[in-house]
Amino acid sequence: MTKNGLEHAAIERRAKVDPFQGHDYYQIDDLLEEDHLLARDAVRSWVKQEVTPIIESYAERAECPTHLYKGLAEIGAYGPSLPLEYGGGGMDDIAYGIIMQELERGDSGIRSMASVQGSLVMYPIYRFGSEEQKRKYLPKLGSGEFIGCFGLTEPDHGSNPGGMTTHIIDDGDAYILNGAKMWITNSPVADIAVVWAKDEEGKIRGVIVEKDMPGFSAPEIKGKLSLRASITGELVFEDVRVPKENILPNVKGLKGPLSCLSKARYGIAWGAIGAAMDCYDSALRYAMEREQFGKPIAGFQLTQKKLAEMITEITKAQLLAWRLGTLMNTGKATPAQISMAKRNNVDMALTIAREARQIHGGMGITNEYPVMRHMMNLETVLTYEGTHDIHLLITGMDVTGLNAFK
Ligand code: TGC
Ligand code: FAD
Repeated sequence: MTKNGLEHAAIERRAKVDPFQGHDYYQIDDLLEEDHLLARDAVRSWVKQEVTPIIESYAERAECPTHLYKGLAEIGAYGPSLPLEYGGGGMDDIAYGIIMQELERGDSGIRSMASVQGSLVMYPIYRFGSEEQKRKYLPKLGSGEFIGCFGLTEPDHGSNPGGMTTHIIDDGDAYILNGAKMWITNSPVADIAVVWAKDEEGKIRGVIVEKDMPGFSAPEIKGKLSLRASITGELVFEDVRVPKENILPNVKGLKGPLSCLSKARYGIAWGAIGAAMDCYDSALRYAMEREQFGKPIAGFQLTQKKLAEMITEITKAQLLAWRLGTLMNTGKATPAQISMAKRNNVDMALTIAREARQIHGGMGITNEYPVMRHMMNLETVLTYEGTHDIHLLITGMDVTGLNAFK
């Protein structure tokens, strides 16, 4: 057999291997429980069937596939680690993470939908809500009958949510809510919004605003070149009367919204791995098939360097996410540890998307391959839930004890 023949035989052998097996380079599956593997496989096959065939065309049209919302509920994507009796999945945080990974393998916008619903809407109601609020909203959110959104960011207060100006004033049996929120995932289609606003003492409180409350509107933000298959909007409050029973009674201060973000950022640390895996798969397949100079481009050292670095970085990110998951499960994870994993893994995924795009050559900029869509999505993921630099400064503060924000 010639040198070329040997290379082709190697390619055929590789092509027979399930490409997903290649992701488990360090046998991390051995660290997972049966439930985690079952959840992962179920979500993976749902994504393959329901998301992958349609996502490019929805992204191209900048349309949100809202018909998937119910299906996401059926596969248990909303609040997987919240208790069953409140509409959650009754699983642990590793199961939650691995579900986010598989959703983001499909598209970051689909994972976003589940992150917001589970970690930013159901979780604050579960953790800080009254028993009546839990019974009223959580089962409907868990089943996808209600869609929720989370309003923290304002037009003039993004990285510094503590500076928010949205506020509530006591008015007998209700609070009067005024202000505006910006960049809110799902707001135009949401039935309820968990909104963070300052009370008359300047303390940040959470209120549940329902879509038909007079004075409340949620216009869509158009023109996004990233996360195009996810719907994003504003929240505008003009003298909205929010009944007092809609305030979250069990938290005051910025730690309320920030603890929800801890949960969602953790999910993103796993989710980004899914986007990276999809880019790596596509690049590996393309490199095996595409021939230049008489042989597959996978045979060139520079392509191998890219592929080898990709699987190395994916493996490191998997280990980071898994270990963080065990700390989450035992209640030991710190916000700074979560920041490190979110920042590292999203950056890793974005770097892999860019390298994968190069391996695809000109084809990489088309929507025949998922890489450019992931790359554009990951620009948002790098920014939301705390920007890349904000997470760096959180780590910096943790290791030095000096606060760069004040
Ligand atoms: P600081 O004084 O440091 O903290 C205020 C209080 O909060 C506590 N805390 C946390 N608690 C729980 N979890 C965390 N991660 C926490 N981080 C801080 C802290 O202990 C303190 O408690 P207490 O009892 O002493 O009052 O606050 P600061 O004003 O200096 O701000 C710190 C900073 C910059 C790190 C924070 O504001 C921040 O994280 N900024 C980034 C903003 C952000 O992440 N926004 C995300 C908006 S939501 C979103 O993007 C959803 S995208 C959804 C999708 O589609 O997936
Ligand atoms: P800014 O805070 O203005 O930051 C601009 C730049 O300045 C960044 O590079 C930042 O790192 C840097 N910077 C800021 N402060 C410092 C500092 N102290 N030191 C060094 N550099 C600094 N928010 C919600 O509440 N709910 C949602 O559902 C939601 N969904 C989103 C969906 C999308 C598609 C997008 C794009 C955003 C979403 N966000 C949401 C908002 C998101 O969390 C914010 O965009 C993010 O927190 C950054 O805020 P900003 O855009 O105002 O940027």
